[in-house]
Amino acid sequence: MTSANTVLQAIKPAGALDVGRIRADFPILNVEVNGKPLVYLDNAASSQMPKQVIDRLVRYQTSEHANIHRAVHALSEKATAEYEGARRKIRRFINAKEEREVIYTRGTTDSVNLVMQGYGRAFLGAGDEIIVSQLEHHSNIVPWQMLCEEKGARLRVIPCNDAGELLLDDYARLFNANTRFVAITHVSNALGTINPIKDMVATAHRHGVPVLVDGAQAVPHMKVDVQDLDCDFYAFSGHKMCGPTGIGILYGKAQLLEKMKPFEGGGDMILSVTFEKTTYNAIPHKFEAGTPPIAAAIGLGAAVDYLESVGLDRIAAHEHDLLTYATEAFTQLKGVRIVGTARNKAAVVSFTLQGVHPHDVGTILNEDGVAVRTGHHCAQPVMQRFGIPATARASFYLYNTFAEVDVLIAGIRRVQKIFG
Ligand code: C6P
Repeated sequence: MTSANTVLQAIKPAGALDVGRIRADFPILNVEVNGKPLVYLDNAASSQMPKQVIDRLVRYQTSEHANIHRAVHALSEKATAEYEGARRKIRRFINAKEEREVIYTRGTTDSVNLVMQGYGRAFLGAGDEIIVSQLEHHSNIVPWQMLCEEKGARLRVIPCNDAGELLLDDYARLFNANTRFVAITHVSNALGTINPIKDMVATAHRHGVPVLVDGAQAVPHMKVDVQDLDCDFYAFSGHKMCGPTGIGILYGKAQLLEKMKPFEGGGDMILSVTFEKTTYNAIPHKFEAGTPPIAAAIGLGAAVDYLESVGLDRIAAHEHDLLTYATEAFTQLKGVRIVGTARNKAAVVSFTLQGVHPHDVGTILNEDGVAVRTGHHCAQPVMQRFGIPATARASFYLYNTFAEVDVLIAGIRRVQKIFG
């Protein structure tokens, strides 16, 4: 193990990530669990925040907090400027054409529900078809099922092969005169498969069908350019990209957002209200009713600054090295099955151990200070496809090291020893 580690370190190109320096930015990595240094490998569920983001939240709460868009006093103007400033950073980060195409939400789940409510309920009807994939997180299945139930529409599902790659010929064949919407994930949280989203969007557009992309597992780890993808909607969460919980983004093309009805009514989303009639605010405010999570939005802006300062390309390269190293180490273990072996794969290793329930794997690894997620990963159809109830999942991020992979592998050997 150490020799592979040494080789990988030795061949690192100049400009590679200085993981030691990065780790110093994340105070939580100094925490001990069960008397052992924390090995945090549950980044697909939620990543940790660097002190640059934590400090930004503290500064906001300590000296800048007020409600936004509502008053002319200094603090309100400051908070408004910072909130809108963060939106500008996020626009640039995903290369949206305009700031008004960037809507703050509570997270990916909220973003998908907004599109279902605002677009789906307005433009889909009985007999219409919505294409999703077998790799979706429940967040990108259940809202569409709710819509189908309400409208008499129907879900069509893109199958995947044994590696967890979507079958693109089958996808192309799913389109017919009734197809009205496509909702697909960019990266599978359960398997790590990176889908060829740009091509899949182009296929849908050839049929005149709009596409929502669930980018929860993509935006934190790779450069995403929504104009290049040409997707109609793109959803992601702050807490998986070094930002706070309670904040996420829905990107939408302006001409679609303008046609959509607001999802929630209340303050800030209106231009005028009388008992006879309400006129709605312009986008994006039309979709941001009530006092938003101001601190979290500003924190997300700081997370974007942080990721850009490190460099998405360098993060992706480091994660790729970790995945290669971990996959090689896993294949040396007997009785281990890696679930999800796509050629184009994010730094996620989902696995099962012969004769051991994944929850037992997670519990024993926790004794060693190792945090992995176990269960169905809110992707039960993926588990059904592979004929298993659950997996254990290690998911890596910019601050993880090769030595941490070694601790994980040693932990798995210990599990195997305990279970004979
Ligand atoms: N996946 C995981 O452990 P929220 O909870 O709204 O921030 O994100 C939901 C979501 C949507 N799509 C994908 C692809 C996701 O991975 C997630 C969140 C976490 O895999 C928690 S279930």
